Amino acid sequence: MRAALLRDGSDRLSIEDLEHSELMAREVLVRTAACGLCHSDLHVIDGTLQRPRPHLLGHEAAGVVEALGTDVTSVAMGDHVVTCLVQGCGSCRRCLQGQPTLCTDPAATRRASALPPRLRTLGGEAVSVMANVGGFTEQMVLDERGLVVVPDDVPMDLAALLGCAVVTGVGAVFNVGEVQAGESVAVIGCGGVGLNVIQAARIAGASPIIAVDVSAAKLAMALSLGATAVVDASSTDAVVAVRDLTGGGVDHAFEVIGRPATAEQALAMAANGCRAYVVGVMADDATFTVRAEYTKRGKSLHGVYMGATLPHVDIPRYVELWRRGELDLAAMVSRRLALDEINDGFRALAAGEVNRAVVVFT
Ligand code: PAD
Ligand code: ZN
Repeated sequence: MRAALLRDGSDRLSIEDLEHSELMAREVLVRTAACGLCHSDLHVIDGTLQRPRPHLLGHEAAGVVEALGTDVTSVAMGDHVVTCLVQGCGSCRRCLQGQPTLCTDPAATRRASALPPRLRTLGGEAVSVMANVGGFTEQMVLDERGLVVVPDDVPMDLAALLGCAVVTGVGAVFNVGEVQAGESVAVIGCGGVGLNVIQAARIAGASPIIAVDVSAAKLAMALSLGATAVVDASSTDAVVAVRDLTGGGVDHAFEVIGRPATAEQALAMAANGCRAYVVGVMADDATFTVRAEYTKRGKSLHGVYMGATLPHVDIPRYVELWRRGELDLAAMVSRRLALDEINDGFRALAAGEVNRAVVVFT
């Protein structure tokens, strides 16, 4: 089974053969159809996020169920499935409160270290997998709790996006921001995730929706997906521009890049009594400054992990929004790649050339 592996000392993925160990009782073998390239994968490649290597990236995948462990009941052979980054244990306090993104035992759906690793190279090295998914390979093994069945008519390259970019971006607006019609929104960073924040803000009826990016192409795409105004942060002070456009700040300011400086901008753009959200991922020890003045002004800062999604509830809703033409998934895919073109896909993502690039398996 071919896979793109990240090895020690390299920032390029190498195409190698891997083998799975036998399925455990609740595991499912999925034939991968498509897997999107996300900036979180790039964070692992560039070392912002540290993961044991050799590492199999890819956490935004869709495929077809090909084999079932003995105790699997929630999916059937031939089902089309989307992978979930969120795989709560189902029994900790957070999971029972309906917040699996905050599960305190996320290892419950992973193989314990004493068990045979899920994946090995042909030379016998254990391979770790991104976010318990590992989608840049022809076949994936996942716990059944990490799969959501989708209707067969959703094209697989679009379905893959539901696994990360869509649940993260749309969930930030619906589940965390609870954005209401007529409220103002700013989105800093209009890539794969940020464009979904913009789409969700449009669906929620927000106005204005101000898109901030340094790329003219991204700003044009933001306008076509629902932004009502744009700010080019390469030539303008984005905070001043957003505050001017809104008479003092927005109701909701989303940071969707993963940089301390833009997180500070989001807080500065929020109006008095309003909220900034950090959706972008930074290194765990990164720091940024919160001006004490903001506490007097009643501003708040919200961390958003995976759009606080309940994948089995949200993904079917997002499929329905897509079916009604409200959520545009096709426009999100700017490039389709074969597995052995993956390094060029990551180059294009780092250069800001794509909304999403997706590896498509034949
Ligand atoms: P992307 O590379 O597709 O988009 C980033 C965008 O930011 C691009 O359009 C850039 O042009 C733009 N940009 C860069 N610098 C600036 C700047 N100074 N001012 C304004 N715009 C700028 O990335 P993505 O959408 O795949 O991911 C975005 C972040 O979200 C990234 O940090 C990723 O790790 C994170 C993420 N978080 C979660 C989560 O659960 N919190 C899930 C998925 C992705
Ligand atoms: Zn992602």
